[in-house]
Amino acid sequence: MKLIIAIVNNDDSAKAAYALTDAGFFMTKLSTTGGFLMVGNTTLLIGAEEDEVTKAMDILKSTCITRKQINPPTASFGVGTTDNCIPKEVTVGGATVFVLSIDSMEKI
Ligand code: 2BA
Repeated sequence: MKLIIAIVNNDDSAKAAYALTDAGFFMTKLSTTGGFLMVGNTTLLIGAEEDEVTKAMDILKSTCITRKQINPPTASFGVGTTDNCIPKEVTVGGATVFVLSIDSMEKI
C-alpha cells in the first residue's frame, strides 16, 4: 500500500480530484498553503495499491498544469525585507508528489 501526497494548484484541484475519483481512487483533499509564495494550494492524500501508483501519477500529470506565478511582495514570512518588496515570478510545477510506503491502512 502507498500513500500519495500530491500538492497541486488550487485551479487544478477540482479537475484532478474528479479524474482520480472517477478512476476509482479514494482521496482526501486538504486546503494548504505553500511556504514560499504563502498562497493557497491543495494537498491530495491518495491511498493506493502499489500497482495503481502509475495510473494516479498519469492522472495528475494530465490534469495539473505547470504555470508561472508571481510571488506577492512581502508574502514569505521570515524572509528579509528589502529584496522581498519586489514581486518575483516563479515557475510552479503541475504537482509536487511524494509517494510513501505505508505499513497498513484500516477502516475501523
Ligand atoms: P510554494 O512553497 O509556495 O512554492 C511555489 C514555487 O516557488 C515553487 O514551485 C518553486 O518554483 C518556488 N520556490 C519554492 N521554494 C523556493 C525557495 N526556497 N527558493 C526559490 N524558489 C522557491 P514548486 O516547486 O512547483 O512547488 C509548489 C508547491 O509545492 C510549493 O509552494 C509547496 O507548497 C509545495 N512543495 C514543493 N516542494 C516541496 C517540498 N520539498 N516539500 C514540501 N512541499 C513542497
